Amino acid sequence: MKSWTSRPVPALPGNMPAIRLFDTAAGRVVELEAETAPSMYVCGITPYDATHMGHAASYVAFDLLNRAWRDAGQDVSYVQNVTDVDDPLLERASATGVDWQDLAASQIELFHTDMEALNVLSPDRYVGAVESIGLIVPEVERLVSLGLAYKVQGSNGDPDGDVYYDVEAAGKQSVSPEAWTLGSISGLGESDMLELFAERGGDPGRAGKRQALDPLLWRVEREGEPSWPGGSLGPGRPGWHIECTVIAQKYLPSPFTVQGGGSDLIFPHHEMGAGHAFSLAGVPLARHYAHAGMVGLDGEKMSKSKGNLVLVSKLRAAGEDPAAIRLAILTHHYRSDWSWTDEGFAAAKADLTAWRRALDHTPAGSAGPLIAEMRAALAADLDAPGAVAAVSRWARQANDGGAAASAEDQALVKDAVDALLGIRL
Ligand code: 5CA
Ligand code: ZN
Repeated sequence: MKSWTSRPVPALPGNMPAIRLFDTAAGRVVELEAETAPSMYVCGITPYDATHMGHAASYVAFDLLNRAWRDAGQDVSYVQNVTDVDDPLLERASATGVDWQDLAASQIELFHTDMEALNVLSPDRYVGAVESIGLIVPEVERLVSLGLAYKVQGSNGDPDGDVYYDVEAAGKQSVSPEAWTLGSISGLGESDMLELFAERGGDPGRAGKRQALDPLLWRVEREGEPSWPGGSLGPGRPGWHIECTVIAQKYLPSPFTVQGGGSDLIFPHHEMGAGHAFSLAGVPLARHYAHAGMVGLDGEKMSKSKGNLVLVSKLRAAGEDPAAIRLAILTHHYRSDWSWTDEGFAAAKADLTAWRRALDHTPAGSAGPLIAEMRAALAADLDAPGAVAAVSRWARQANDGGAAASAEDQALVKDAVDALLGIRL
């Protein structure tokens, strides 16, 4: 599927120090390998509603990593999926009387314009679930033939044949230290897993499953639902976790460097996806798993299902500067949970105005130290608030001094704020 277009990233003199990142599976900050070609998979949207600030914040978070790697001279491979068929999309389409494909296409389009406006670098490959079904089916068949997946008997109106992943069998597959067992990524205990599984698309009570936590791999055809040929599985559509695993394994090295998403994807999505990958390839899916905090409004998680949304497209339509939206996001550390507020947005707009004004008074020799400070902050687990504070200190000094700008430093500061923070002054 076509991705969005991104603006070129200015090259800066000097270099980014070694990048450290909090790895959810390791439970601590780790130093990323100095690879020439790091690779990243960031879970994409389910396109049934417009991009809200929570989505935006998660893509901006991993955009910081992408930019940090590029600044370090590394050649990044970046893949993102789009879950263009899944229950929430089909439910919203039928509730609103819209064709599900039209709904998905319109929301994907809107997401792309939002990402462009927010200056989020585009992935090298933007891959839909639907266009990947031909790749997913043989992998699910392989899990069945390995004895790590099974078909259930129908009941309660469910037809025979939905295919589930056997988490217990998969967890016993290998004794290598890299092997996946349930909990490897999330570190959660069973009762937390059960609660989150039910909350986030799982079906712990489905009759016929071997374990409550076994996730769906293939859902056989139901009347009124779209379906695709499934070989020996029969016509149907894929489960959610296997979609990301197969797309990542197809287009990125095994293991790739970082899998990213919001913290609501830690369990079951990234846990199960990692299990599927190990079962299929005998190596981990990713070397590191990184998660962005949840963004709320008035203390509640912002979610399409709750309807408490601050939409990027609405703010843009109201004439707000997307660079100010991005700056408002960057004043929060990507791992913290935070709430969008009008005051926070007003402060970001004021900061951006001050930064732009300061450019005309850029002191000679001020760019080098500022770039070093920004890099040090970003290399330390993507501390964007630290980098933002450094720019604000520089801006105060420049505005207080009020002298004419040094042209060389002015150009460098402009490039650095663009390249590292994605904000165009
Ligand atoms: N299509 C799947 C991933 S394969 C999905 O979760 N789609 S989504 O549209 O629901 O979410 C897209 C991304 O936004 C995910 O990384 C999710 O974790 C993140 N996200 C959703 N809500 C929030 C929120 N309130 N705060 C921060 N991030 C969020
Ligand atoms: Zn995903």
